This record gives sequence, C-alpha cells and structure tokens, in this order.
Amino acid sequence: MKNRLFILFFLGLSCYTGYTQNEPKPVGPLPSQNQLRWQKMEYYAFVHFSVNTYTDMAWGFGNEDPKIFNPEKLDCRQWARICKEAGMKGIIITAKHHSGFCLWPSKYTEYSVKNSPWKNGKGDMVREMADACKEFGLKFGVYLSPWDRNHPDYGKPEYITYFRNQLTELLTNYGEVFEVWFDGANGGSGYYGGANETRKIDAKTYYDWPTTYQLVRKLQPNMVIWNDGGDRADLRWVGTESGYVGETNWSLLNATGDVPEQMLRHGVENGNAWVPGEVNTSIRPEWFYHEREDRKVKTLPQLLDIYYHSIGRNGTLLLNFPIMPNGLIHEKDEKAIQELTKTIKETFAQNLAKNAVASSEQVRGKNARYGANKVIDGDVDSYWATDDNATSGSITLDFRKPTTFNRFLVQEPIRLGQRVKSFSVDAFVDGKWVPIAKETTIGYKRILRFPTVEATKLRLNVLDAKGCPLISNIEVYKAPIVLTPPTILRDKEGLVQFVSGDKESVIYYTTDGSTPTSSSAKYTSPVKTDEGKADIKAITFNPFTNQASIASEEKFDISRKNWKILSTEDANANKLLDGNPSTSWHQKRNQPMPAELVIDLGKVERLEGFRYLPAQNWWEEGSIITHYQFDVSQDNTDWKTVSEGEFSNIKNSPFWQIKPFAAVSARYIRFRALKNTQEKTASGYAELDVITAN
Ligand code: FUL
Repeated sequence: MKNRLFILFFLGLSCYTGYTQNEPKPVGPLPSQNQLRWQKMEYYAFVHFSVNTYTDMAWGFGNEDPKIFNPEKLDCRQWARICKEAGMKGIIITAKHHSGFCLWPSKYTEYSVKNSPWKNGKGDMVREMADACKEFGLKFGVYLSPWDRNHPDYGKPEYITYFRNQLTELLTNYGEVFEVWFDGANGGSGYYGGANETRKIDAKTYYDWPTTYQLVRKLQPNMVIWNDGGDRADLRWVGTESGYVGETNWSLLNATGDVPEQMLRHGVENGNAWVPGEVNTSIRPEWFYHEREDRKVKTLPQLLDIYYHSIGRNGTLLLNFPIMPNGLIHEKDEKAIQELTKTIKETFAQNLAKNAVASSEQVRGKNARYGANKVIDGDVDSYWATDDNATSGSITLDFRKPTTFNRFLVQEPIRLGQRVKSFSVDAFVDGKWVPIAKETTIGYKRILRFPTVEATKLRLNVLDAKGCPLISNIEVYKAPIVLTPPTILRDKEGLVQFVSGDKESVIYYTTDGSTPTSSSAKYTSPVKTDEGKADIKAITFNPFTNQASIASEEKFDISRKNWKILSTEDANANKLLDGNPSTSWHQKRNQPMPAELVIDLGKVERLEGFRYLPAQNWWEEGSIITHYQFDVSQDNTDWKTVSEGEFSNIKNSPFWQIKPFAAVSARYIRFRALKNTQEKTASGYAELDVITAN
C-alpha cells in the first residue's frame, strides 16, 4: 500500500510538472505557445500598399490626397493565391503605413479609403484581405505604423488614444490575426494635419507599449507582436532588411536594455527572454512598388540565398510583395516566386535520411524512447537525447549504399529550449570520415548547403550544448544545382570586371544588350567599354556539366572617367567614383553642415536624375545621408536646385537611392548632405552617379 501510494504520488508529481521521470529538464528561457505556433509557420508574406504607391515614394509624407488612391483592378484573391501557391502560411498587410492613410474605413479618421475614389469610398481593403486569406487557408496579419505623418496629434498623448482605437478596430473586426507589426521608423518630419514640421518622440516612453500590449493580448490572445522600436515584444527584427539573419542565431535576447545590431543579428546566447528572429525583406529593392524596379526583381539565386539565410538559420521569412497602383502583384514578382517554389519543392522532395539506419552511442539511459532513430521517424515531437551529464554526442546515419547529397537539415525540439552551441557534420567517403561543415547554433531549424558529396554514411556531432543535447529531426537532400550569375562592376575608367564565387565555372558576357551564351565572349581580364552608356550581361557557365546561370545585367550610365571632384583635395574621395560599392569616402569631421560635394563632369551633360549609394560600413560615423539637396550649374557659380528631400528608408535599407528630376543641361553637380543618420558631420559615400537622358 505504501509503495502504491508512493507511485501514485510520483505519477501525480510528474503530471503536475509536465515531465515524465526521465524526460530532460527544459533549458530556459522557453518559447510561449504563440511563439511555437508562429515559428512553425516558417514562411509568410508582406504586402505594401498605400497612397505613396501613387507618388512613387518609399514613405508617404502624410499630405497625399486620398483621391489618388484608386486601385481599379484590386484583387486580394490574386495576392492570396500567389502566396498560397508559394507555400506561404499567411499575409501581413500594411493597414496603415507611415503616411497615416488607412486601408480600412476607420471611424477615427477621414484619412482613409472612405475618402478615395476606390469603390466610391465604400471599400474596405483590410476586410477583402482578411476574406481572401480565409478563402485560401492563410493566416492574416496587420502592420499598423506607430509613426503617423498625417495625424495632427502625433507627438501628443491624444495620439496614443487614437492609435489604440485603431488597433482595437483592426483586432476586433477582422477575425483572428496571427501577427501585428509595429514598425519603429521615425524620420521626424511630416504633414501632421498641416503643421508641416518635425516631431521627434522618445520611442521608449511615448507609446507606453506595456499598456498597448495588454490591450493586444486581451483582444487577440493567440497573436504574436513584432516591435523593433519599443519594449521587447514576441519577435525581433534581425537588424537588416536584406534578407538574412546571422549564422549563429540564438532565439534569445535580454528582456530589458538596448539591443545593438549585432545582438539583433545573432540573438544573445545567455539572454533571459525568448525573442526569436523574423527575417523581413522585399522581392524588389524597395517595399513599395516603383516601375523602375521592374527589372530589379530578385532572381532565383538571390531568393534561394534568402531562403537558406532565414528559414535555414533558425528564422522565419517574411517576404514582401509591393502592390502596383492598379491593385495587383506584378507578373514578374509572381514568376520569381514561382521559380523559387519550384526549386524548393524539387530540393526537398526526397528525404534521403528516411531509409538510413540511425545509431548513437550516447542515448539517454540507453532508453529506446530517446534513440537515434527518433531523428528520422517523421515525428517532430520525438527526439534523440543524451544523459544529463553530457553536453555533446553524435548520431550516425548509415545509408547502406553510396548516396549523393548536398543539403543537411537539422532541428532541435525548442519547446525544451535552444541548446546546441556548436556542431559539425562529417561524411563517410571511401572508408574514412571527411568533414563537411562546422557550425554553431541549430534552434528550430538549420539547413546547410555544401558541394555535392557521395558517401555511405553521415554523422552529426553536437560539440557543445547548454545542457544535454536534444535533436528532433534530421533530413538529407540532393538539391538541383543553381548557378549564381556574376556580379558586374565598372570602374571610373570604364573597365568592366565580372566577379563569380564559383571556382569551377567560367564567365561569358555581352556588351550589346544581347543574352550571353557559351558562344559569347569569354571573360579573362577586365573589359574596356567606351565612355558612353553600357548595357552589360554575363553568365556563369560550368563546362563540366554544361550548365549555365541566368544572366546578370547592369546598365551603366556615362563613364565617370573625366569627372573631377572640386570640393576636396583628398584623393580618397575618388572612391565614390570607382564603381566599387565596398569602398567609400567620408567627408572630414567637424565640417559645418551641409556637407558639400562638387563635381565637374568634364562637359555639359543632359541630366535626368542622380543615384547615391551610402557607405556600406554604415556603423561608421555619418555613413548614411538621410536628407539631401542636389544642385546643378553650367559654370560652377550659378546653381539651381533640381532635387531635394529625404532618402526615406535608407537607415534600414542602405542601398542605391535613385532620384529622378526634370531633364536639365549642366556641367557641374553639387550634392549636399543636409542630415545623416547619426546627425554627425562626417557624411559618407560609397558611390555617386548621374542618370542622363538618352
Ligand atoms: C521599415 C519601414 O520604414 C519600411 O517602409 C517598411 O515598411 C519596412 C517593412 O519597415 O522600417
């Protein structure tokens, strides 16, 4: 009787704690149920659409007339179909972007679809999006920008009430919402109901996020919160909008305190809160639609890199489709995502680990329940575990015949914490173990790419972990080879260079705009182009497999050979004309703003715009100019301003900034940096270029 009581007591205790006697203890912090559900989604979409879609701007100013908003062919079902066919699990819509314009008829403002010609002001795009998601079996999420460049009260406490009222509308009237996005951007200036001024707020205190979070939790208890500007939410930004998270990626951060970029990229190994990374990027360079980017849609190799650098690195992927003014996703974007989907499907079609025999010498208590075969049993909840005193261990997969593969997928059961600090993978080739990879973290999912290998066995070695290592899943694949096209660079003298990362391959190119093949000119040394514009295309070609990459293309404007920088004697300044994005020049410190750059083009040119690339070492002082003025002159004395304004989203997306203006003839140009991100004087430049008329 006594014994029985003891057993009953023990069973009761294990039920109470949720663990059976032998189950490994969790290594905290742990994900919440909402975070776990979200992580399993892996892949979902963003759609960016607002009044600034019609003004060709990255950010609306808040003064755009609602009358310009008229997506005549709007079809949210097209968006949902494209995302569903791509294997995505949800869509997040910019219900309100920084312009303040609302895609739903909010009762708290007139600045919304209700004052647009679209559906005679009777439309509700958030509703149409939510309905389309439901129809296509997708989850639905909302982006509600805290920064509102239209609202007169922005900066005052009244605005917070307005913001929460809007949030309540969105989280009450449209069914279940899986994620809400609170973007932290705040460039200061705005229309603000006609005040046309700069309003800075203290993002740490102004929004009072804890109270807003309480409201959110009450209205949508199953939702995750994304917030890069305020108090720690459920998910973190990964510090870049280019589509990758660090190779080392802990789903942990510290619950309080500042988060420098490095931490966003890698998480914090000993962080005290579970805040996993979401990789957000756009299928084109910018978030909103710009016709000039129709030929800049990301290519298959670029999208594959993004896939492996997000989902393959313990992140989720939030991929954006900019909506065109007519209300549809562009066919080029659809084609690009279809190509990615096809390649992903082909890659992960046949799991070669399934038929292998798995073994390990470090099975927890020699208990079959934690045996090595748990990593290939297709059950995500079962896992291999070692004894508590171990922080390392190996699993071997025996294919029992020569097997070729080039992808390795591995998962930890993160409900028990993220543990693995380092691991390696070996292949058994010709009777000996050959190292394939040595890596750091795993987390929810890690996918490694490596050159194709033929082996009879594969071995995962967990080298170090924060507790006894646990592995829930291993998959092995042979992916089709997709060659990456070369990068094309043209220097100041007009010499063109092609750069490829693939050592086995050769490069073929054309300079007349035609599509290169293996019969085109072969690249051996830099190619001279004349001083005019140049349309260069190139492919990577593998002579052993006869396989070619898609073509890369660069359309260069006039060469900068005869340009002379007049505003400084510093020879290093020529780096901004050298055609190499990774070299840069910073203006002298403590020089009064606006910092000025004056260039003699050598002769009169017909100019239609300019391009600026910020210094790519953007952590250095003043690297990124945010506000500018661009002037032209015939004689270096009389100047005319032809373009002036902001590089809206340059801080998060420090890429080429293109500013077209009405055509004008000039020999001199003057680029003035009015402000930079750090409000320091040493403004930085990687490249400066002009756009000339044909
Ligand atoms: C950024 C915003 O400023 C961009 O416009 C875009 O919405 C992106 C997703 O977040 O920080």
